Amino acid sequence: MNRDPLTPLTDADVEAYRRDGVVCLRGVFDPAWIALASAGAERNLAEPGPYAHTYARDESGHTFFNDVVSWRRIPEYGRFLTESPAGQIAARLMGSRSARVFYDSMFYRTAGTRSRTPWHQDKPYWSVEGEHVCSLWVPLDPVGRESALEFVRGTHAGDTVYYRDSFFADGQGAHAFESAPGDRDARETKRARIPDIDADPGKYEILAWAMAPGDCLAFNGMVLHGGSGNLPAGRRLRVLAARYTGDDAVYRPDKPGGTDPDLRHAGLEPGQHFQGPHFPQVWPRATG
Ligand SMILES: O=C(O)CCC(=O)C(=O)O
Repeated sequence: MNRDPLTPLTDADVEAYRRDGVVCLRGVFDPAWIALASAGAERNLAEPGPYAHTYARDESGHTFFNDVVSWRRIPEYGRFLTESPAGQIAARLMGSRSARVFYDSMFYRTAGTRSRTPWHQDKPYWSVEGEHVCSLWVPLDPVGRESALEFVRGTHAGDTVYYRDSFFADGQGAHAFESAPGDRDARETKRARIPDIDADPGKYEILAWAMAPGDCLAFNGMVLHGGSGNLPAGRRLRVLAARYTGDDAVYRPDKPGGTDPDLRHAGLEPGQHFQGPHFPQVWPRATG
C-alpha cells in the first residue's frame, strides 16, 4: 500500500486549498487502502459505536447514518488514519510541520437516499482552536456530481461563524450550536444565520466534483460545505472522513454553544496541545 500520495501533491493543490478552502486530489490512495477502509466501514455498520446516529430513514428504508471517533476500535480505520498518505497530505496542505489524528467520521447513505447534509462549517463546533485543522473526505464508492459534497468557495477566509442546522432529517438536535425552530438569539453565541444558498445559487460560487475511489477532498474546517445526498437508485455512498490537526491546534472544549464530538475521554486540559494515544502524530512518521 502506498505511504506517499500515488499522485504527488503540487504547489497548485496547496494554493487551491489555501485560496478556496478545498481541493480535490485525484488518485492519491491505491485500491488496497480503499479496500481496507471499506472493510472498516462494513465492520462499523455491523458494530456501530456509542456516538453513532441515524440522521434520516424514510418509509422506503433509505438511510443516512454517521459514526465518529471509531478509529481506535476499528483496526482498518486505525491503519488508514495512521499509515496511509492522509496525514502527510493534511500536513502539507495545512502548512504544518506535523499532523496528528483528530478523529474519524463515517458517512453512509443507502442507495437512492436523498438526504443532504445541511450547509455548515466544522470548526466552530469542534473542540479545537487553531488554523491547522484539515479534513480528508475519502469516498469508498464512486460519487456523481449530483451527489457530491459541495463547497462555497473561499468562505473559510471570512470571520463569519454560522449556526449549524441539525443534521437530523426531523430537525432534532441536542446542541446549542444548532439553530432550532423558534430560533436562538444570535447574540447568545455570536453566530450568524446561514444564508439560503440553495435559493440563490447564482450569488455563491459552488465547488463540487464527481469522484472515484482513490480520490479525496481536502478541506479547511471553516469552509461552508453541505450536500452529498441525492443518490440515484442503485448507488450507495460510504465515505470515511479522516480529520487531522497540526502544529498550532489546541484542545478547546469550552466553546459557547457546545462542542461535538465529545472528546473528554482523551483526558486533555483546555488549551493543551493535542497529544497522547487518542491523537497520535502521523506526520512526520516515526522512524525506526
Ligand atoms: O458527507 C457528508 O454528507 C458530510 C461531510 C461533512 O460534512 C464533513 O466531512 O465535514
